[in-house]
Amino acid sequence: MTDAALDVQLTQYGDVTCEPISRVQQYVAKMLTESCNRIPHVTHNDDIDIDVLEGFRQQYNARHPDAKLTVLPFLIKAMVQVLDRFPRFNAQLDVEGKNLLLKHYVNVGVAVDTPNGLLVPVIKHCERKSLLEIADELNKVSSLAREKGLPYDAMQGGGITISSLGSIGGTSFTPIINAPEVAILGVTKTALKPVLIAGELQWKHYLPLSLSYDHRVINGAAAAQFCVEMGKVLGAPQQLI
Ligand code: CAO
Repeated sequence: MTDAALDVQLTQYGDVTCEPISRVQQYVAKMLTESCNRIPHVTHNDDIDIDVLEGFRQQYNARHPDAKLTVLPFLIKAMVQVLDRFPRFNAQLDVEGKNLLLKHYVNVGVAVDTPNGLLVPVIKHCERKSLLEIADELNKVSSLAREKGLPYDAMQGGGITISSLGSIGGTSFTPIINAPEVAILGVTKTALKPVLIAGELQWKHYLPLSLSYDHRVINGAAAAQFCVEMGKVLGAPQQLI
């Protein structure tokens, strides 16, 4: 702590500690601020029924304890299919903002919480990888991010990002788009909710999605359809594995 770094206005009210911000976090802060300032963000919230997926996943994990699949690789695999129908979510504007560059490959960034702050490794070519390969890569890259950090290259080339807070909690949030991408899918904790089916009350697992999108490129109807489509694809998880 240096005296110069301490705000005298604060210290007059009591003790204050000065904590340096890591270079990685300073860079992340700059990117987030630019993205917030430059992109007209809108966040669409939806809860999707993942009852079948939860049953399937729990059965799979019971039979393959070494694999221990979370919801995340299923989301990435489902996204590959949904992006095929909604290509504008896997695109970026050119420098002058006059053309939209549509990507014919699916590179998904995944926000990872590490002791050094937020890192976003990119799982490249998800369209060519199986769900189990994606799960394996996700485990390796998130462990590496937490233990040693990541090379710059490992965080480049993303087409869309997923930020999952599902293991922690929450019902929705507003993820900030990882520019120059045009969409980011936030995920919070799966919740059991009662639904009335044929006059009978049933409890189902719902996954909350918070999809932030660049309103210069994507309109609200497309965002709502994107989430509905994610629900449909995840409703048949056996075809993703
Ligand atoms: N609902 C309920 N439980 C969930 C869940 C959800 N949506 N998503 C994951 N879980 C559970 C998992 O099933 C797992 O349960 P068990 O311990 O019983 O097996 C547990 O939570 C831990 O999951 P995980 O975090 O290890 O794995 P993941 O694949 O879900 O996520 C990763 C991996 C790297 C994305 C995550 O660890 C992480 O770092 N998340 C934080 C990302 C973040 O900070 N985003 C905010 C960015 S903006 O500041």
